[in-house]
Amino acid sequence: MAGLFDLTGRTALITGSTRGLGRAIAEGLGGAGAALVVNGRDRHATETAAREMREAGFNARAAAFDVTDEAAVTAIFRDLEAEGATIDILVNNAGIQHRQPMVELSLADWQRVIDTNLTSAFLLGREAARRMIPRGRGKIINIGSLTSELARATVIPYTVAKGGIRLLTKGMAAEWGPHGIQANAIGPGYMLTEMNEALTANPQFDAWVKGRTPAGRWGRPEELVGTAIYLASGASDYVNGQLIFVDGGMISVL
Ligand code: GCO
Repeated sequence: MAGLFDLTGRTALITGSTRGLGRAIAEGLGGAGAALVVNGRDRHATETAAREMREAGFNARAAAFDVTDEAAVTAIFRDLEAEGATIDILVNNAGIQHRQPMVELSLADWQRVIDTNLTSAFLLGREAARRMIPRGRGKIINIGSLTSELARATVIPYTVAKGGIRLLTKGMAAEWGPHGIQANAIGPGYMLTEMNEALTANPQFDAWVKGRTPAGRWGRPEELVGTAIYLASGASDYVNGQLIFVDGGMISVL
């Protein structure tokens, strides 16, 4: 049974994995046996994270690049290929938040959020799929959000990008499913990450999350690991285009 979730011999590229949700997912996939390609924009932070993961016993290499830069994304896949690394699992996790009412929002901030949270998944997905298709297999995991389904005031570009992730995931399943690739998404609830520090520090918001979530608490990044391993492994070979919420039940209740 354990073999069903075994990732030995697989290589996973996880964007935005120097910290936060991406880091927890990377370490989780590493624990299931995958070799890791760690990504961040900052070279030093990316190399440090990869080194720390190696020290923890994982097979990890650093790939510092900006996920919104088409040329950089293309180059990294070419470099990995030249080094003999085949990406079997792609996790499109890199994301940013920008909280501001829409009437005050600049076009530049709108575009930055859409590019980082949505266009990046297209760019990386396209490069990964170009190589997965000839092999007839591959796993793509996109990180969605509660806002893939519901809006929250002040985070509309993020909401639009995450809503886009839901349908991009289905689009990937439609086009790449026939080639043996599964593309699914994880929708985390309110998680304890640096990105959400401003929210956890706000007593009203904190009380709202705890009251609104059946679990009665915020989620921990490691709590995404089981779903990530499932979606990265043979256990999900007939699951495609799904968005699985890992949210303590929040999206299911009023
Ligand atoms: C926000 C948060 C989001 C949420 C996420 C929950 O401002 O709403 O930063 O990232 O945590 O949407 O799924």
